[in-house]
Amino acid sequence: MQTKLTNILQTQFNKTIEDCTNEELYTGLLMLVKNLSNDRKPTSTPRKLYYISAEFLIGKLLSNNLINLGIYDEIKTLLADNGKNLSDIEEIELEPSLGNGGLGRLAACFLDSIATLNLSGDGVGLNYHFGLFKQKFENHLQKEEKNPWITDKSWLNDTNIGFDVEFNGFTVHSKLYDIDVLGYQKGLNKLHLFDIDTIDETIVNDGISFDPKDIRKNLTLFLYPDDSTKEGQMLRIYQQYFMVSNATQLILMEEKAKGHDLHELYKYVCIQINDTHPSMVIPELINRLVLEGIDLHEAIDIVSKTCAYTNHTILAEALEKWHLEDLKQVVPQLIPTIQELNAIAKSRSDNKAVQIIDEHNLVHMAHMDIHFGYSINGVASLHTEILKNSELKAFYELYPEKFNNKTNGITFRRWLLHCNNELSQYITSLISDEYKTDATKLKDLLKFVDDETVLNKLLTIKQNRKQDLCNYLNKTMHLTLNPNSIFDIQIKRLHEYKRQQMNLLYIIQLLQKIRSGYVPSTPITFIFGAKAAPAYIIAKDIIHAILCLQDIIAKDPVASKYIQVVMVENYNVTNAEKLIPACDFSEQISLASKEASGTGNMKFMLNGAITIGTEDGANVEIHELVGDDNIYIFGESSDDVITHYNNNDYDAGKYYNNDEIIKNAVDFLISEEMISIGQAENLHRLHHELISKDWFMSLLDLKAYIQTKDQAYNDYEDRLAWAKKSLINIANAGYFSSDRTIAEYNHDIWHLDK
Ligand code: GPK
Repeated sequence: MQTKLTNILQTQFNKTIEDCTNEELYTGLLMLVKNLSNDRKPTSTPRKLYYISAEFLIGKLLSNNLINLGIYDEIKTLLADNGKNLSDIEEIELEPSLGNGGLGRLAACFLDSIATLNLSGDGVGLNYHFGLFKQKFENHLQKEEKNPWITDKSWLNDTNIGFDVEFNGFTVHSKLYDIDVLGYQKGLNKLHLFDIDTIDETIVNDGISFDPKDIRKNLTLFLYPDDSTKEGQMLRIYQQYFMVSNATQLILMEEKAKGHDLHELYKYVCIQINDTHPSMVIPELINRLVLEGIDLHEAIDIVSKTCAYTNHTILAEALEKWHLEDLKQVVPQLIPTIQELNAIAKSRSDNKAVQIIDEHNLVHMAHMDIHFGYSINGVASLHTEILKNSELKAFYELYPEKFNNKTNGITFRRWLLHCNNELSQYITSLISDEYKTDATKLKDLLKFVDDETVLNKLLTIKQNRKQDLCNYLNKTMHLTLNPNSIFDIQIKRLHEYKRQQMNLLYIIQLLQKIRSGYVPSTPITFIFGAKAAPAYIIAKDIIHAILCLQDIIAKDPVASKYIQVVMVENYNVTNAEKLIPACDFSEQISLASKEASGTGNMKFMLNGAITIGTEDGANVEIHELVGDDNIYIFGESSDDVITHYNNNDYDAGKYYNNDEIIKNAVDFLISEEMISIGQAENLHRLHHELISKDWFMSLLDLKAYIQTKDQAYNDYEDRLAWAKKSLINIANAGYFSSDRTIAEYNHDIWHLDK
């Protein structure tokens, strides 16, 4: 490797490693990785998967590619020998934030595992010029800024491939960029990102606002964080059609090149529809098969055997329904096909709950996927049960054989080997490195549960990561944290159902307790990281309240000795990689039934954090694996919550009025102290929301949450007992490897290797 790298640097810059700047070294390493991928054998299986997704939250790629090529340690040492630091070089790379959160990050983990299992499967998505907005805090408020990531030295490879995509009245010509996806030790696939070259980055005004009407200039300008306006919604339809039309044309081009008979497309191709964003691939593929001379009904049958759909939420806002009229305005060519699909669906069932086009002329994209796909899966066992028994009950009755569960997973290459190299090496020293390719082997760690040397070493490693995080936050955000405090972390998108506001209320009541004389045994640092959708008012109010509280506590001479609140700016994959390994307490406190799975919960567990959570999403499975003693579970069950919704009997005001602690905590939001620092309007709005609507029931579980957390902090004092819980969590995390998830997708749905 040394010769290869030095040769590249010599030809490019006429310099040695020692003389190069970090920018030059980054360029050199990028070229080295690209050369090595060219030498790798691409995957080849009898069938090929196309994973279509509006989001691929891939994060920085340099280190992960080095790991997957097996040269990470070598390069790190080589650089160090020449006075260079790989992590400084990593900082040169800009993060491609091509996703909002879990769904996008899952797609990225999946690509890693598909390649690692040596399965032929490419990702297909869009080459957004600006990723999810960059978050800034100003006056305790979130500000959004554009988030560029494309430079001339990037992982994108220009392919010279492009297709015509027809919209109502005009055609655009696409341009395909590919990113190599390297599996661990073997496997090479592609992530295909489509773009057009008429995009005009200069039309962005301040922040992230722009004129959404000129489609040619803005089609792939932004990852849409939100579509609160009509024009925003229309642009989303344009983006989605652009994505699936390109995907369809790419698939047909590749299939024809392989000489496959399109009548048997389903024998060679499988399309995974990641949430409803790519659902228009169904009518688009039907149309294009018809253009190839295939009869409409045969085309529908072929597509039905080719497409599979993953559902990621039961929240109505994410189950897309487009107005037929709006679709007609953008892609009139799909309308007759959608109407035909609607007619077929009607002929299969007259139940209104399963129709594609409803009485308001709304097209239910998920319904189309379920009728005309051969598989529908949820992303954790509880979530799939809820789909079958309530949300999609009528569909389950119609097509029981199509429903299946695929509990989410995470790639251990990024979320252990890379982000916590010391822990990973220590595990290797204890149980060999077999767990890197067979994560279930982590169970072997259980033989050390009572080994004090091992437990102490785990505590030391955790302390090292906490110190690393302190240094990182100090350097990048000028924050000073106490490395000897408990690190209690909630990082995820800001949403009321995830209940950051409940965590906030816990901290407020603790502050109030400290002010009346209580002294915690160990100081606690409450860390948040979250972006709120720019148009989601209450979510932004919650951020505002957290930032105000951060200030108030920091200025309180007594309370600041025991507690600190830190809201990390611009939470993204890059800083998740620093936060997760440093965590003692993983906050997974969504309202039961609402978090489909969660994947952060898995990353924390793998790095030895203990979960405090509700019986929701994959928390249920974590609980089953580690047992009652190694997780803190609280709150009402998903059945109870669903019953509250059905009976419409949850009354936040009752909880507020009947409990002093709850009332005092909630009222603190509009106290003199808060208002003098923050914005009265925002704080009053949040206060009012909590006591009058509280749609996601944060007051319902608050008392149980307080009790459980107090117990957990108490348990933390026994360091060895705590380390044991930590070890048990790590040992049982193997199930959550995305290699396992992908093996299941392949076994049950894709059958790529027949
Ligand atoms: C679900 F519907 C959606 C969505 O639009 N975006 C998104 O990130 C998440 N999700 C779920 O909220 C998580 O519970 C889940 O783990 C993740 O998707 C991956 O399945």
